[in-house]
Amino acid sequence: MAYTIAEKPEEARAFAAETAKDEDPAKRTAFDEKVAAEGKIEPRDWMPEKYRKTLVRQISQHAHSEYVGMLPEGNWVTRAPSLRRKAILLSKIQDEAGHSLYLYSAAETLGVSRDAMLEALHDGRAKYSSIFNYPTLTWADVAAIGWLVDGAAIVNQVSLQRCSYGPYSRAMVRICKEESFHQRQGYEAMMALAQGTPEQKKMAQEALNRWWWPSLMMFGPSDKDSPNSEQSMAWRIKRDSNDDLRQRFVDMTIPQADYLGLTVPDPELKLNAETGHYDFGEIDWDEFWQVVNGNGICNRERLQNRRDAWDKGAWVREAAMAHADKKAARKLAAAAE
Ligand code: BYC
Repeated sequence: MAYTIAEKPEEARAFAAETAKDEDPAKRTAFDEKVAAEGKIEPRDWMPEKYRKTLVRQISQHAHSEYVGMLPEGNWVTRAPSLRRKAILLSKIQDEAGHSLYLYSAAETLGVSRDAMLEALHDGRAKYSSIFNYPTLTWADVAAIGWLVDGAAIVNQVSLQRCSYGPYSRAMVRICKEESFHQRQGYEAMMALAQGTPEQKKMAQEALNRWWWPSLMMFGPSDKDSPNSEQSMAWRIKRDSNDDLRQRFVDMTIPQADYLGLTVPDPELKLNAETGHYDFGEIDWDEFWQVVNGNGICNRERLQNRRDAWDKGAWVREAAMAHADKKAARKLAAAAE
């Protein structure tokens, strides 16, 4: 959160220097040894300041993604095609709210307040996943989000279960279980459309066309352009590189698209017999950075929505504080009697 993309190259150089002069060498050695031995770093353990900042940045952005991520699907709650679909969608969206709460709590263990994190989101300093700046035009988009977006999220988050920071890694375990249900329900909804009428199949194909490339972008810039990866992987915050996870997602998803009888919108997609992996076309990185930097189709709407929710919820926060104050005053009075 302390960084901006523009500052990044400088940050990356400053990073190594700052880390090297980090406080007590004995503490630093104990920290390094624990990380190397696959131990978990806990909130009260000593940690390099840059490690803490990196975690605050990543975990808070992850929390914001879950929080903003409720909006594209929330748009369809009143229009879900059946009671069953509506019940599933509602419960999925509630899960996303839960994920953001676990993640904000995990970030708070690093000494940052929830108010500060939300303020950074609302004033545009903090990032959230690029994927949530695309619109959900038809019901098939909701199915595609479950299948592809939650599918991509699982690939990324299964890897993060082995993160060296205990509270983040434990939050990931539960989140992955829920994401797994989310991906299944999305695939099942997509299957119903793909095996439905010609119009429904067309809707499914068009949604795949819209969501395929943005889903690949979720994994972040290519490794050579990822300023944070090297240090984050050395500290075992990230366990796999952006490109490796993206490849894993493509390899996993293409057979699923084939089974649905849908075509992934990439003429260069091809199974490479030598590597056993699918080769795929170049991502439109200009689009990616435009979206990350606030210029996607829905960026402004999403942020405005979150700011409005914060403002409309002011009376709830005030009432909760007044109630807590009253309770504390009563307790004090009872103790004085
Ligand atoms: N979108 O050096 P890099 C969900 C930024 S929600 C926006 O590779 P890093 C769901 C990056 O932050 C799941 N920004 O960074 C919810 C960095 O900027 P700063 C969301 C992106 O951190 C509701 C810069 O680009 N998952 O599942 O090493 C409904 C350079 O990148 C993106 C997570 O948040 C992006 N796509 O690696 C349905 C996973 N990519 O901060 C589903 C946790 C990169 O230096 N996060 N940037 O200014 C991660 O695993 C890592 O942070 C990333 C990026 C792989 C995303």
